[in-house]
Amino acid sequence: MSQNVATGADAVAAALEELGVEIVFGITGAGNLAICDAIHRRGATRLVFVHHEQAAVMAAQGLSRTTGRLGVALVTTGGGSTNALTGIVGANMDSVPVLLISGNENSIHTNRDNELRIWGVQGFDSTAVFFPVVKRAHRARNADQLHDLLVNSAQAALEPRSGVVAVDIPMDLQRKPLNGSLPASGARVATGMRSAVTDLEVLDASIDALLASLARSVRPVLLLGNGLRTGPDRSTIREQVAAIRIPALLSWSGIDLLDADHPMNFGRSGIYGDRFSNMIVQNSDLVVAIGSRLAIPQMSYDPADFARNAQVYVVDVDRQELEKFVGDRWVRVQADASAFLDRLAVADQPRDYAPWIDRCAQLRADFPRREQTVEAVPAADRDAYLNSYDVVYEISDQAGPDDIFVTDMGTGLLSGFYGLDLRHEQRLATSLGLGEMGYGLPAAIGSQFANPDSTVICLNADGGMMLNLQELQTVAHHDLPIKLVVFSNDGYLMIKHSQRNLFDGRLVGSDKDSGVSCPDFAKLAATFGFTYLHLSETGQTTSAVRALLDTAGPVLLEVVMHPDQLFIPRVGTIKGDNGTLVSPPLEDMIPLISEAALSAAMNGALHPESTRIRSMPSTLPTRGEQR
Ligand SMILES: Cc1ncc(C[n+]2csc(CCOP(=O)(O)OP(=O)(O)O)c2C)c(N)n1
Ligand SMILES: [Mg+2]
Repeated sequence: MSQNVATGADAVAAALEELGVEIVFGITGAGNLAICDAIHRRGATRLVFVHHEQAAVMAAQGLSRTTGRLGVALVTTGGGSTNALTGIVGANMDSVPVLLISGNENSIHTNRDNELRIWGVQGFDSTAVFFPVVKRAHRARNADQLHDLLVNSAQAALEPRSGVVAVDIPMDLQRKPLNGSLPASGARVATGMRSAVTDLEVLDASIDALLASLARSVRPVLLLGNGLRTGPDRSTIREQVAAIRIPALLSWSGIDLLDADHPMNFGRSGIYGDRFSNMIVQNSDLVVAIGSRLAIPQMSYDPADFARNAQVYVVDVDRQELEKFVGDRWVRVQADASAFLDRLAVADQPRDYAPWIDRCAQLRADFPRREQTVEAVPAADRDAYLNSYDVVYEISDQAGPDDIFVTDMGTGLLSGFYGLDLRHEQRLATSLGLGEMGYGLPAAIGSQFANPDSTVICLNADGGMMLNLQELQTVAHHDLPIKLVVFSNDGYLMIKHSQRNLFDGRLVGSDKDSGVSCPDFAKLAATFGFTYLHLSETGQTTSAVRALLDTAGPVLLEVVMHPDQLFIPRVGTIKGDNGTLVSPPLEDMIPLISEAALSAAMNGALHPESTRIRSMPSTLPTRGEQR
């Protein structure tokens, strides 16, 4: 094809340049070849090819989550577009700004423009499929508008509440000569995340109201979430929170906002959070949640029980999120999280909470994070089997100050988000809303491309590795120095636990004997050119982690752990006598501590359910009990 005349595809490539997009992740196909060719010809944007479209979107997410910039994925028509779905649903749920560009059949041949089930080759109405699960989904109609459509779509993806914008571009428009010339490449459009313009009157009034609530409060806590990432960098947030001098808890998606040793960092509350943090939030009389949607893993299933004696301010830029919270004790503030924190940091605090801060520090000292996981492995097995939490603690202790952690689901997620103490520039991220197995490896790839000088450590597990296993070749192709940890536990440990707890221990599709097996990871490592390291002995953890971090190039460390290890502490669902499920309150985590200790931690305000579950015969492990 002659390239003297600029086409729609050139307009797409030019828009990406203008947006400062440096890397596009994708896979070629007839439906996007013209765009690939234009990007390649112009040479300003790097095309990184992966082996599954869902991985392309996950890699784009990895780039975005670790840089705050727009992630871009390019897929073709048909299966290329359907495969992208998992990636975009997850990105949108977690407010990750992603631009998905899909090619399609010629306009007339797709079932957006005709009534046929299928006419053209592979094409379908992807816009209709994506529409309900993204922020915006556009179908291009006019080659001359492509440039503006892409620039505007990128802006929309980045604007609060950030998310996914999908742009579908039929082949005929990609090849069509433009009527005019390409827009002269002007000043670059900013592609970082940005704060929302907040109604200043609302902001001032809500800060005044909060200050009045703070004047009455004796046990306030902040709960900080992902929404704060649109604002200033983390060092500013850290200074602001230090100035506010109220104990702060971090949501899972805001987990690295404060350093581990920040004076106001009091851990992570939630179903799989810190025992002491849950006690802190459940003791508090005023919670100020800023930029957190207060997801169920954060609050547990009963919103009435979350901080049950507190007034709860919820500061969110998304009005619909606020509408979840019904009732007098919720104060809904529609505002940009950073703007709110900014104002709060400069306001005169009505009182000093030193006694409460001391009490929080005491709870943390009484229930230290690392001591809570000892019983994850039965006492009799502790010498013979590794505990994944101990491996994570070791990784945490040895990691560098700007290392990036990406996890998959299962053990990688639960041990990683519990056990990593994060500091300095370190990041920890995964797909929290969708929770899809297979996210870890491609997201680590995107993170490594975006941060070539950082060490990227991917915490994965044997089951999750099998989804997107093909991306090992992307790592090999680019010789990415990713440090991949695979926790081996004979299949799906999380599922085994659910089946033991809820289905009388009948295992179906969760381990080798029940229908699921995993491959030989040493052979796999060899096939894909990874250095293979093996850890199965408790005494070898320090040296194995050292080797993982010191070995150049791609490394796969297989950690053979206890195949029935518990994920504790956690807020468990307990099966009652008549089969009904009982959820203990957030502060009462498995393994249960004694009623006296819990009562002391709660200042005598024991939840009636805590007394009840202690009298129930259940399969629930209590502290010190063997399973
Ligand atoms: C795409 C997808 N399919 C199924 C599930 C359901 N699921 C959640 S955890 C899990 C098992 C995970 O096994 P593995 O990755 O080995 O982690 P483990 O729990 O064994 O540590 C499954 C099947 C899921 N989260 N995502
Ligand atoms: Mg497993």
